[in-house]
Amino acid sequence: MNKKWTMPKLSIVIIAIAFLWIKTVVSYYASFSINIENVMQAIILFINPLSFLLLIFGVALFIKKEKNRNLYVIITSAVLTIILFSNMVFYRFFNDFITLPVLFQTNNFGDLGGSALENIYWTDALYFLDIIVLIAIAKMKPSFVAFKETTKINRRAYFLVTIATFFFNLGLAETERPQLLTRTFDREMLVKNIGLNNYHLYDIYLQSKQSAQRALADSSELVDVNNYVEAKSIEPASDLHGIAEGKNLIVVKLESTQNFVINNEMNGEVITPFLNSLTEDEDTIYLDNFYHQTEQGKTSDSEFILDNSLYPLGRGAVFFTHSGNEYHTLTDSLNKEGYFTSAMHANNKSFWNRDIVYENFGYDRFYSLPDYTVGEGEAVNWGMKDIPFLQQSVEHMKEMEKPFYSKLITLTNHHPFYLDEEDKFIDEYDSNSGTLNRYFQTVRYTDEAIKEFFTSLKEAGIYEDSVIVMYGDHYGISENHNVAMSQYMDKEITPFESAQLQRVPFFVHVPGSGIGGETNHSLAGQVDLKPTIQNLLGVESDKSIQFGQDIFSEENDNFVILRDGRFITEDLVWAGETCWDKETGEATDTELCAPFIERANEELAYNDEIIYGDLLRFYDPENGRLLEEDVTIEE
Ligand code: GP9
Ligand code: MN
Repeated sequence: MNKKWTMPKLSIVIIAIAFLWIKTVVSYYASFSINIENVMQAIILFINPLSFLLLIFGVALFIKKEKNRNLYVIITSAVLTIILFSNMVFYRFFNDFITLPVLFQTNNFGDLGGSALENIYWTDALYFLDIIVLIAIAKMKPSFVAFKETTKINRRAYFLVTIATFFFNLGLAETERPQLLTRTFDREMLVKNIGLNNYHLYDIYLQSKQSAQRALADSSELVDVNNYVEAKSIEPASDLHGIAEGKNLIVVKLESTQNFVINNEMNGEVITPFLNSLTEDEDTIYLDNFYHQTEQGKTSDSEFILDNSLYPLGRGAVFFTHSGNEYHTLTDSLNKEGYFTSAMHANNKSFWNRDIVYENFGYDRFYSLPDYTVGEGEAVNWGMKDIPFLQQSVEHMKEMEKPFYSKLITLTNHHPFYLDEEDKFIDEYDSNSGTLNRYFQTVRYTDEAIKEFFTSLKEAGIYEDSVIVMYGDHYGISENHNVAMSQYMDKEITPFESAQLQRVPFFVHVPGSGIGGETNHSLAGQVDLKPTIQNLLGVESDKSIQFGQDIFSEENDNFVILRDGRFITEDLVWAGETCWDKETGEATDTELCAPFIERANEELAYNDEIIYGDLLRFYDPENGRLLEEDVTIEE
């Protein structure tokens, strides 16, 4: 009864973990503007520093001497605080987290200049307070702190808790953001879900894997690749060569826009009235057999394909995994022609690692969120609405040196396809899938935005001197909505139909050219964008390694490979490990597809060799020769 209650003694390890934990969570809110949308995200943010801290401080439990253990704890705390602090300062400049490649990109830090000190505040000293407290504890040994050698059993229990914490965190993150790691989303999203230090570990892992593959590659690997590419290189269409020479190039990437909405209705309502009018416009070529070739990198993959005429990767986003490779891009070729080149997208610049990649691809300027004014009611779903985005983009274009190339990325038609009431021009569909039901409305909204965009370009006096290319980046309706899709399409969605649903619209609009008038049924894919655009602009075709062909050339192979190995020929579709007759949509003899299967696999394998080995660094696109060793590949 009268036994005195004594406070259990604390270990310096626990104290250090608690300090850093609190400090990291505070920094998430105070220093990094991490956007929290719901309670679950707040919970994940709160627990995400823990697993790494338990692990790294757990090492101290193996240290037997008190003095050494204290030293380890203090040094570890200091190092982690410096990492946290460096990220904070970096974030104040770049609104982004540090990545390993960025650390070595000294030109990035050049931007900091002498003003670095201005971005360090005196209140930052508070972040180092706990280290002083830890030193004081180690020196003064206060009574509430005790040192005990850790037994084997206790250590085991400790690390079990550590592992459990890690998987608990990862599990919650995966439910909140499926395929978080394989899709290697935005860095902010990674930090938000797995914590700053785990994010750094993951970044180091990605980087070392990439460096190893790169280190093992040599220029001889290019010989086979180049032979293959040479064999499929064709003469571009001469009648269209240079028809848009010297004009501005405006590429609009239509978010999640599939081809099935074009010239189609939903419960009697037209879905894309403006785009439909272009399909019959005499200055517009519209393709209805154009396929997206993206994978997990979604939008960023479609951008990668546009600039390189290479395929993206089967796993992960090449924008993240191979952002530092040598590439010979569409943008480079336009820079050489004297174009002012830019990308425009009203989102965080680091989303999909765009800021880093665009610089590598040669874009002169990236107009991202801070370049736009998102007024009251001008944001919905993922961010700025397409109508004000496109309008303000035209304002930016007015200021550009001519000729310019601008790539614009729309956003409103993005899953989950939400709209404000005033932007709903048609009703929802009536299937069991809310996603599909709303999709028609957001597509209809983007169609309106494009119509207004054309008007703005005309008013700005830019239209006449420009060629406008538009294409859908990837599907908007995944196979999870097959029941609803089959209701809409009024047929069963077989693997054949699913493959056909990978078609996205493609438009080339050249004012006053008379190039169009009726739908063009040529078979093409996104890898064909680069050579096709270069031919229209009359850009001197270099010898850069690419898998695409000019869409309008008579010599075009009419063979489209999707990134997952499915393919489409003039008569056949290979999908779901089945060969389909295109005309009937029925399964047919696999033998018919066999030669194409081999070719598709070969092409994708060569592509991956290029990217994993960073092989283009051995290649001179000007003359098709290997660099370093003076060997002409064509021989
Ligand atoms: C984000 C936008 C959407 O900036 O491009 O990306 P997605 O999810 O379609 O890949
Ligand atoms: Mn997209």
